[in-house]
Formats: sequence, structure tokens, C-alpha cells
Amino acid sequence: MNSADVCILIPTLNEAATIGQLIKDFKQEGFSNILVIDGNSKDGTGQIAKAEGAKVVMQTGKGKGQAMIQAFGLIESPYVIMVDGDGTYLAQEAHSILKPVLEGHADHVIGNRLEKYSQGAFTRLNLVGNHLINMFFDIAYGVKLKDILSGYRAFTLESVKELELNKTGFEIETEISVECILKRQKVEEVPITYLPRSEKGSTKLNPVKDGFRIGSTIYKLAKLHNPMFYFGIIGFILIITGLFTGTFIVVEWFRGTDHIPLTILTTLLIIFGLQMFIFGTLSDFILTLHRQTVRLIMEQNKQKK
Ligand SMILES: Nc1nc2c(ncn2[C@@H]2O[C@H](COP(=O)(O)OP(=O)(O)O)[C@@H](O)[C@H]2O)c(=O)[nH]1
Ligand SMILES: [Mg+2]
Repeated sequence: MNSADVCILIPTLNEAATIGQLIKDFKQEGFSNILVIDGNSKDGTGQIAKAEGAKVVMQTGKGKGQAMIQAFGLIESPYVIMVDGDGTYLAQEAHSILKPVLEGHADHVIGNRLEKYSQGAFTRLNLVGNHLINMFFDIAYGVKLKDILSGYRAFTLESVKELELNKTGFEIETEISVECILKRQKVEEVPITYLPRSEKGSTKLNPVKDGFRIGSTIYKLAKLHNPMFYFGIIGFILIITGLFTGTFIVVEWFRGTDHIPLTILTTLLIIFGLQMFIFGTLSDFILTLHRQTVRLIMEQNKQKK
């Protein structure tokens, strides 16, 4: 492999404190094909990157996701590494992250931060949030990935071009992970180092707001992949609430008090809840049939070739 075959893609927004050194580090490791997609930084990030010899493109919209989607459209190198510009990832580890892709047994590699992160790299809230989100992802997609939100990843060009991405903000890593699973790509994880952010640059991620958006992205995207999960959650909540109010009504009834409006509400909650499970079952059924059809078409296409 020629090292120019690997495009190092770095999204940046006001990362002047770290971008220069990061580009130097990647060059040191032999990677010269570096693309910085900049969100119109006000601190000279773009100029520094250019001076270090990176190709700098200004993003046309807003958000890390929009920047990645724009950049993915520009890349033509057969291999792609994406890495944050905040100096929290090590250029030396590019080789190990790239290895499964180069050897051909992975289409996409995620650098797993959650095994050997440095002290202070994650706040407690961040760590708990990450674990919860990975767990939720596992329940929704039935795939055990350890770190779906990692910002250090490797791809083949085919993998990148196959992804259908729409999310403009910090949901982009989630969407990439989901898309890779939906497109049945081979995904592997490699443990990487994760360093604390430099004190000079601050994170653009809001743990509560973005955490919520990420969770809701996992949930919404699951509608097509695992409808039973999608509808089941709503059904589950409705039925649990119904059982709760129902128990109250029965206890009160034994004591001689009737709650007519609450009784009606309980009935509705349970009926709607059960209906959600029926929707889920039907959608699951449709999805299974659809998958069988797709498989048949694929097999026939293969035979024709
Ligand atoms: N081009 C671009 N890059 C962004 C934007 N927001 C964040 N980034 C970059 O995306 C990377 C990850 O962002 P960061 O704030 O470190 O998020 P965290 O690592 O999840 O805390 C960094 O290199 C940021 O500079 C944006 O709106 N546009
Ligand atoms: Mg960061």
C-alpha cells in the first residue's frame, strides 16, 4: 500500500491549539494525504493546517456531521481515516486502526476509546453516557459494539460511499455505526488511547443535549431495522403505566371507591399498548418478507453474472 492511498480526514472547528501538531504527527507516520474540513474557524485553524501542508476545505453548512458528509463526497483515496482535530487521538495508532481494513477483513474499523483512556479524558457523565448509548445500540441493533461514538475510525472507500448519511451534528458517529450495520459491512474495533482535550481548546459537544440527540437517533433509525424494538418501547411504557393505574383502581374498588375516568384511561392505555406490540409484530413480519425478497433478487443477480 502507498501511504498516499490513505486520506486522513480531520473535521475542525477552532482547534488552532492542536491542529498543527496533529498534522505534523501524521506526516511523521508517513501519511501525506491530509484533508481538513473546517467549520469556518475564527482562530486561524485553517491557515495553520494549510501551512502544515494539509488540503483545507471550508464546510458549506454547520455541524460536524455536515462537514463529514461534505468531505466524504470529495474523497477518492481507496482508504480513509477520520480523526478529531483536538489532539485527543494519537497519529501513531493510525497503523493499527488501518490494519484490519488493509488486510481486507474489515470494511470499517472503530477505534475503541473505552478500554485504555487516560485519566481525565472522560468526565464521569461522559463515561456513563457512552456506556448507556452503547448498551442501547446493542438492544436496538443486536450488535455488540463497544464504542459507537468514537471519533477515530478507518474505512475503505467503498464503505464510505455506501453510507447514506443525513445527520448534521454530533449524531454523525451514531449514524455511521448504524449505516455500517444496516449495509452489512464488516465492522471491527481496535483499542486506542484517548487523551484529555488540551486546556486551550474546548469541546463543542453538550453532553446532555447531544447525548439526548444521539439516543433519539439510535431509536429513530431502529424503526427500519428492528421495528419490534421501536414500537415495543412505546407499547411497554403504555402497558406499564396502565398496569400501575389499574392496580390502583382495583385496590380502591375493594375499599369501596370507584374511579370511572381513570378506569377508562387505564383501558385505553392497555389497548394502545397492546396495539403497539401488534404493529411491531406486523412490521417485523413485513421486514422479514422484504429481506427474503432482497436475498432472492441478490442470488438471482449473482447467478446471472
Ligand atoms: N468542521 C467542523 N468540525 C467540527 C464542528 N464541531 C466540532 N467539530 C470538530 O469535530 C471534532 C470533535 O469535536 P469535539 O468538540 O472534540 O467533540 P468531542 O470529542 O465529542 O468532545 C473536533 O475536531 C472539532 O473541532 C463543526 O461544526 N464543523
Ligand atoms: Mg474531542
